[in-house]
Amino acid sequence: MANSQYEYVKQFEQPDRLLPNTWIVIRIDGRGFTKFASKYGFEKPNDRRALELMNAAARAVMSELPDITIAYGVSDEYSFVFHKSCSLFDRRSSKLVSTIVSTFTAYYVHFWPSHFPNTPLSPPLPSFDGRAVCYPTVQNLQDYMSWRQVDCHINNLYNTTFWALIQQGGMDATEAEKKLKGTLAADKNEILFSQFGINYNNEPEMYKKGSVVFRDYEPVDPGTHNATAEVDNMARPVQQSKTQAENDKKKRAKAPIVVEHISIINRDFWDRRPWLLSNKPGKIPKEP
Ligand SMILES: Nc1nc2c(ncn2[C@@H]2O[C@H](COP(=O)(O)OP(=O)(O)O)[C@@H](O)[C@H]2O)c(=O)[nH]1
Ligand SMILES: [Mg+2]
Repeated sequence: MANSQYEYVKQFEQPDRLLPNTWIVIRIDGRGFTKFASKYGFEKPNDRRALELMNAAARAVMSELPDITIAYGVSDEYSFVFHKSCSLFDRRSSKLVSTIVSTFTAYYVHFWPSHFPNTPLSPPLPSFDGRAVCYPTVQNLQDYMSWRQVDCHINNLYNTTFWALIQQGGMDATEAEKKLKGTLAADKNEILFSQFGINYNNEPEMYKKGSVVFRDYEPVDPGTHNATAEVDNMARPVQQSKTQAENDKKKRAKAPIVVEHISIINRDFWDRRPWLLSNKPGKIPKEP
């Protein structure tokens, strides 16, 4: 490339690399979704169509980016986890975040009509912000995921009770807020059950647990591996031959990407799916 008097401007580009050998979590969040939800008449407290649209966009992101090992979504947010051995884009924060945000947003808009067939989008269009955080150990990563899922539970129990008091109990927002102030989980369960005949346990799993997206291989017996220790002890990405890398890529592309509403706080979830931590593709499940 020829030098020009303008070339010095390149020196203004500053490095924004994420720490090597760490799990990268990119969390995106809908911008101004309180307003957006009311504009499109999202049901309160949970709109199944809106949540399934988020899940469809997240699945599409995962199928385009095989370095993502797992994703977790609740409300207007989604967390995408890049495996610690990923060297994608040399781990540049702005590149990773912008790729996830733009791919997710594009699919959100693309899939909108199939989830809201009678309500075309109009400006202001949906948009998302995003941030990147590095987690050094498997425990840190699992605690991050647990934090989001516990948040989902706390918010959903609150919102379910809050909206029952309003929609079925005839209260206004101020009265409902006052009624719930200082209450514990048990109190909210009791209000739901005694006043409205709602057993919180019977609420849809997607609302209670959020959505977990991952590649599905055949589950293994817990205790047959120690993926956590192996991956925590890894000092640098495993050097793979070209053929090996291509084989893994093919297997990943073949694996179905599933959306489930289950506990990721429970260790069993990770123990039965060692590929989530090891990044080694498992066995492709047989056709049912
Ligand atoms: N009615 C409804 N609103 C939702 C649903 N999912 C997300 N939202 C809205 O999205 C907001 C997400 O919170 P937050 O990101 O803090 O608010 P934001 O800054 O307005 O995007 C919630 O407060 C809700 O108003 C849903 O399923 N139904
Ligand atoms: Mg938001």
